Amino acid sequence: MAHEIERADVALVYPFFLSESGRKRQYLYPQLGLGSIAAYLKSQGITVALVDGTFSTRDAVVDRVRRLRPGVVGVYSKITVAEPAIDIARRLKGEARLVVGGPHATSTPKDFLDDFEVVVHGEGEITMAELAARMLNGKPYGDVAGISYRTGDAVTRNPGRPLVADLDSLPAPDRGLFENERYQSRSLKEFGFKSGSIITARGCPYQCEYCSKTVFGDTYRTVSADRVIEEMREVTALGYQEIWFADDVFSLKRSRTIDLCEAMVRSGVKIPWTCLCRVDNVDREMLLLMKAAGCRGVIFGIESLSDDVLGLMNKRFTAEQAIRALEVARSTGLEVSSYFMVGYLGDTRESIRKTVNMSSSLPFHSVQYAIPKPLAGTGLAKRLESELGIAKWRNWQSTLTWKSKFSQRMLRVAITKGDTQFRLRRRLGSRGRVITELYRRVTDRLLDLL
Ligand code: B12
Ligand code: SF4
Repeated sequence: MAHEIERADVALVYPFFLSESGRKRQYLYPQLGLGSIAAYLKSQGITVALVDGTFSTRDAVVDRVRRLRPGVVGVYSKITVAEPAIDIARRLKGEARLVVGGPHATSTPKDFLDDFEVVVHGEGEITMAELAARMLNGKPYGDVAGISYRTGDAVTRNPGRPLVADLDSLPAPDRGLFENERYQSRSLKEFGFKSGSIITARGCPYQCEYCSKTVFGDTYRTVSADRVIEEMREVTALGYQEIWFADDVFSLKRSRTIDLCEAMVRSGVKIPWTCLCRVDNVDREMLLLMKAAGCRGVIFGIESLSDDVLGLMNKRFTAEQAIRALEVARSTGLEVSSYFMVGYLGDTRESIRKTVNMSSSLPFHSVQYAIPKPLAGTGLAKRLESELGIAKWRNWQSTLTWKSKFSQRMLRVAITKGDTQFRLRRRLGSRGRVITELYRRVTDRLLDLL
């Protein structure tokens, strides 16, 4: 059980509810951004409770917050939890000062300022500590950097706060505030092992068109190797059996990847891990060292196997490079997985078919297909507006929120087709070639009809 306190100055809320989520199988991890803010607030002498909705309900979360009688409530937002974030704020209105942060509120602050008093932009630890201290002491906060707030009809956006230069100066996320046992038993049940997560870097200098980078921006900052190893030990001690390094691109800087992996080997810390890599910054030597340091598998965000679509996405690599990276990584014995999108703005029936058919026939350990989301502030959202003249998405929760030339049904079929072909190939191998081929042809035809 997470350590429960009776009263808190600040309650931090993660408004994600597994019971409301449409997806059957999904990885669940403690929200480390809130864990990090909690640790920082504590270091500043502020008492904090973390109210995680994941295994709970909206009513229970609101009740728990009320019982804590906090002066300030801080709520996380990303696109998929914007609606519950706002709903919780409406229910708590007048009972505490309401603050929201996270990637979605950072990109569309005005959408939150009817229900929240303040939006915290970007990296939240220091801003939230300053803001909460002012609010708890009844002092004005108009000069706090990195916030937006409403005065009457006007919205004031203060100058941004510089990013934290030395990530080691922040305490590690407070993992003791999460219900680790529930995360573990769920992960064990769904995936066969208890997977925990660590963030070892913030920011990414690439400019993929669909990616929302409003929180950490383009600069790449890393946590020291010693600190990563300390967190690996902590996660292991909490009972997790595997670690997912949830960095945007773990292998972004070769020299730091090598230093970190060498430090892991030296430390003797022994826990398998996985991470995200780009296909254009891995090589055999580095991957072998990663494997020696405990890496079980790498995940690429290849997204499309059509060079035209990769160009539109601004991925800055080709399908050929992606396939070569898959071969190199597999040759080291690592499991290689990848994410793909279907129905990107600029995708054609032909490019969707190509991505789905090729990806499901390549020797990946696993593949995941998704329909792109036009996240506010991204190049994709802007291109959508200029090409299709759509300024407002129908629904934050929905997956494909613009009237693309493909129906939702067609895209769902494309995803099922990829998943099924992949599974048929893995389960039946060459024995099932005829069945797989037959399935491919029938569903190719079906895609044309939908
Ligand atoms: C881990 C992760 C996941 C995990 C979730 C784990 C979890 N519980 O958080 C999984 C794999 C489940 C996941 C799924 C999805 N994710 Co995700 N995920 C991430 C990832 C890679 C890291 C999150 C993290 O821990 N960051 C590190 C911490 C330190 O940062 P942070 O969480 O942003 O918090 C900081 C600030 O935002 C701010 N802050 C946050 N909350 C609050 C609250 C207050 C009050 C304040 C003051 C400040 C504040 O301060 C924090 C500390 O500095 C981010 C990318 C990224 N680089 O952050 C994407 C990201 C958050 N995901 C994203 C998306 C789109 C998704 C999916 C919708 C993808 C999909 N197509 O299915 C799904 C949604 C599923 C769902 N259930 O809701 C987007 C969100 C964009 C947006 N504008 O909303 C991101 C930003 C990726 C991207 N670049 O596009 N994801
Ligand atoms: S998708 Fe990955 S590589 Fe591309 S900009 Fe986003 S974080 Fe960077």
